[in-house]
Amino acid sequence: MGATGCSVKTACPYCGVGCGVLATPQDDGSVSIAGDPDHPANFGRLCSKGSALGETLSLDDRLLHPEINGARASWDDALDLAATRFSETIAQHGPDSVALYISGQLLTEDYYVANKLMKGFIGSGNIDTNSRLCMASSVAGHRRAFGSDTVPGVYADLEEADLVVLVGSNLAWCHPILYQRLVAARETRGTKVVVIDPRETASCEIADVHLAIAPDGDVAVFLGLLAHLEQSGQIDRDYVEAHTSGALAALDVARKLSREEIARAAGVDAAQLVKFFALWASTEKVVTCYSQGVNQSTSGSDKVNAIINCHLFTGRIGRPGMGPFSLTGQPNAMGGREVGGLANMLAAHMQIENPQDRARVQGFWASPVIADKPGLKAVDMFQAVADGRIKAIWIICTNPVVSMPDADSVRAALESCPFVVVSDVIRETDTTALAHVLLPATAWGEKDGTVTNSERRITRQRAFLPPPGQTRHDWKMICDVAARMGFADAFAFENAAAIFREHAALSAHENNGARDFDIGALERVSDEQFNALAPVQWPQRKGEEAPETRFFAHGGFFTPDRKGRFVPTPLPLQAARDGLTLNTGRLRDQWHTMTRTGKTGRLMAHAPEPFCEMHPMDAQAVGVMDGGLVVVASQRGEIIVRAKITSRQSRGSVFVPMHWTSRFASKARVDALAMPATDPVSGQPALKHTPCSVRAFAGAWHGFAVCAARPAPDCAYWAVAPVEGGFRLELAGSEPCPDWKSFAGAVFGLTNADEPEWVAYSDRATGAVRLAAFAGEALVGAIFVGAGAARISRNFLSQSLNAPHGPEARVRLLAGRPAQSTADDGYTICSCYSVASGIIIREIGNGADSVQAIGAKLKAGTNCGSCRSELQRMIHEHRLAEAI
Ligand SMILES: Nc1nc2c(c(=O)[nH]1)N[C@H]1C(S)=C(S)[C@@H](COP(=O)(O)OP(=O)(O)OC[C@H]3O[C@@H](n4cnc5c(=O)[nH]c(N)nc54)[C@H](O)[C@@H]3O)O[C@H]1N2
Ligand SMILES: Nc1nc2c(c(=O)[nH]1)N[C@H]1C(S)=C(S)[C@@H](COP(=O)(O)OP(=O)(O)OC[C@H]3O[C@@H](n4cnc5c(=O)[nH]c(N)nc54)[C@H](O)[C@@H]3O)O[C@H]1N2
Ligand code: SF4
Ligand SMILES: [Mo]
Repeated sequence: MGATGCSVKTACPYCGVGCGVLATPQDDGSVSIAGDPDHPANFGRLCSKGSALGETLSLDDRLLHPEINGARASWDDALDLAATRFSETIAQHGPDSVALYISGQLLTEDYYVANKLMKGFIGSGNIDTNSRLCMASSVAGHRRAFGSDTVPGVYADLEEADLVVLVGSNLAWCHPILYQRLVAARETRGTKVVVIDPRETASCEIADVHLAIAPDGDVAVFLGLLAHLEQSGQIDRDYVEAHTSGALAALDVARKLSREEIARAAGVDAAQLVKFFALWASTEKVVTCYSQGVNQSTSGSDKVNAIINCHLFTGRIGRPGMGPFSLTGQPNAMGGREVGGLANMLAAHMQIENPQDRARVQGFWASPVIADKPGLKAVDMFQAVADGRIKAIWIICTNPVVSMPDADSVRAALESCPFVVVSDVIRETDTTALAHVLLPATAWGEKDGTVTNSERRITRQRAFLPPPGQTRHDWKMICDVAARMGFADAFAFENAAAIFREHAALSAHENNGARDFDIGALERVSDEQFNALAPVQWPQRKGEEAPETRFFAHGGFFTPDRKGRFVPTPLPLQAARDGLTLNTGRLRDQWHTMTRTGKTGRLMAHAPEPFCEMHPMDAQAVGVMDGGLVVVASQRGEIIVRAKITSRQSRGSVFVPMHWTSRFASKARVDALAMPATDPVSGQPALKHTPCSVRAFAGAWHGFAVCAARPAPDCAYWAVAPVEGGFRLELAGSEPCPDWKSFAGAVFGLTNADEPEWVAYSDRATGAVRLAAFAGEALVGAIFVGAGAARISRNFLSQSLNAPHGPEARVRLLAGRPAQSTADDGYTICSCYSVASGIIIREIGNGADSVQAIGAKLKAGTNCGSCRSELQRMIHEHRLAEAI
């Protein structure tokens, strides 16, 4: 743990880039955060989320002690109950009647013991993870092609490539530091960039070509590319003959399709496709990066193999600047795969279907049993909870009531489940609300262990804060339950280092080069060496001094004949759709279900409300106005969000961020709409392609409020975001409100005992009402309602929460804006320096015509750089507007 003033080297807990962080606890209890200049993922840089980590460490919302049925309990009682109920359920109904649902945000050591308990001691495969929603199609694609779940390349490949293709990846927002490395390389070597995504994302700012394909048009694009590569003679015959099998069968599928058929299935015009094909064919150093636009699809595994086929065909794999590159999402998606955390894998990249692998793992663990078949994958697992086959489930470090498809059914399944244990760091989430037993986990900054990033680099996460309250490490509580279930010896780990040593030893056990994942060189690290462990890339085989960190340049695949396999990828059947397709994904400054990033007003200011982006013509067709509220509906459910009309969105599809939960909005959990359709090979749900419709929400009134305490609104639409000193919220009702004062009192969380001073203004003609409540000079809350949008400054009102309110300030407050200004500053673009869109637009209007010029004037974009692509876009849009 870090003494005050001493920096601790650790890893960022957000995305799979896996940046190194220097955390320095300060005298005043705060922690200063900086990028670790020595870390080979980020060399000192951090993005907006990483830079704001210090603001997410407060204990405000933390779960600090165990609970049973909502009442505080001792650790002994909670663990006894968990172990007893699991053991009894297994005794009565067999090992497959229980399940663990865990997370790519656990440390490798947490993950290792969870998998060991389920597969080796309970003897069931029923352990799956949110990586099923994230990486499963990549895992399946890798295993089909390589015989192992191997990412062949390294980050430096993006810098050494002459062409980088981003397929279904919004790198600028989701892997910002890797994006910045690419931008820097492009500035020096002129790297060409192609983005393949139905929407024009922030990553398109650096794209030479943007293929705005139809949803799921990817297989068509890469089939077309394979055919083009063959026709233009771009085959690496030596490589294909020596190191691969199955090329003909894959080519056969591609050859049968005409260019027109390809273009139609891809949803882009043939000329644009050919431009892309020619660029790819003529550039040897090409890296094809892919992420959720590829994985989260009913054709996800085929998309992955269609991409890999093109790289195998040209031998462009495992050499500097070349290869397919699966960008992992979570900080430890890779570590989870290494320990075999998915239901269809075994530890250390061994295969559950393989009897020798099973015997090897069982022997190594000296375990009484070993799961002999794959367990239920996430969607099937929650289905089994719903229909009563699974009777006890332990959810660790994930929020499935928000993040699983058909999320209302997941909620209902957990409501009906006889026994639910949840381990989390936050007290109130949509999932903790359904737990019989709640176990408080240590959070980032308190935890200790390792994570592996997208380029197979293992980095230590180190503690720099003491565990607060009664929190316990995830690995420790899993071992505690295992011990109580009768497996004390196999789970008697003293610390994370001891688990890591066992994990490393298993990776090398009877390996001899037969398996890709091998970190045997680390199996004997002492506790001190583990503490000091510098970031290290695998493989790290025993006795190898300088291991090669790329795979497959010279073949050596992990299939039985050591050859890489081409996989034929037929065009997916595309259902005819009259309506819209609901696409979902991420925002620059939010992390998943907002339990941590939602704590900081600075990050929330980039997008304080849930929204739906749609094309102007789609909006016009259903009478939706920009900035109005809309109902987005699917077969499964409905949400209410703000409409954002933009031609960056393709016709026929709409985009809603995945982040909002019941904590932050009345009705914006987008996965309540998502269908549970899955990829037949990987079991990964198609979270980006749900048929949906959109209609305007007919509100009787609309409003805005600020308040000091967490608000408790009761109306059809609300969305809340923290600001300094309290909260801001947008509101709308479907019914007229009979009594605004009691409504406002309820929003502000006032009780009968509170007697604030009220100041009111109302306008009969327009129906506008403005109310503010004060305790002395402090503002308790202010609300502005009316039939339409009020001309108020949201930023001014949010800042009012920190200001004293004498008589004059009260009048000004009810006016809703500062004396000199009429315009609102808009939403935050640069979250490091809190620079709002309105201010930037003004500066562009005054002649700032480059990102640098804006930076020089306003500082915006000069720190973490995450907003630079948005600044660039604003300059473009200004130029366009001027040209018209
Ligand atoms: N800011 C931020 N960063 C994150 C995260 C976060 O929550 N916030 N989460 C992390 C995690 S766990 C993950 S998995 C990654 C995800 O990183 P990304 O995959 O880059 O992010 P998404 O926004 O989910 O989706 C990427 C793109 O896929 C596109 N898409 C949709 N359908 C299709 C299709 O059929 N074909 C193609 N080619 N594209 C399509 C979407 O329009 C979207 O722009 O981000 C990681 N980084
Ligand atoms: N529609 C739609 N849905 C999606 C996606 C999408 O693109 N579109 N993406 C999918 C993907 S790729 C992913 S990865 C998932 C992510 O979805 P989730 O995993 O459900 O999202 P998180 O908010 O990251 O949930 C992590 C939970 O663990 C808690 N936590 C944080 N640290 C710790 C810890 O150290 N220990 C414990 N025990 N708990 C901790 C947090 O408070 C939070 O409640 O969402 C998936 N769902
Ligand atoms: S890119 Fe940002 S979120 Fe991802 S690891 Fe680095 S600092 Fe963290
Ligand atoms: Mo993910």
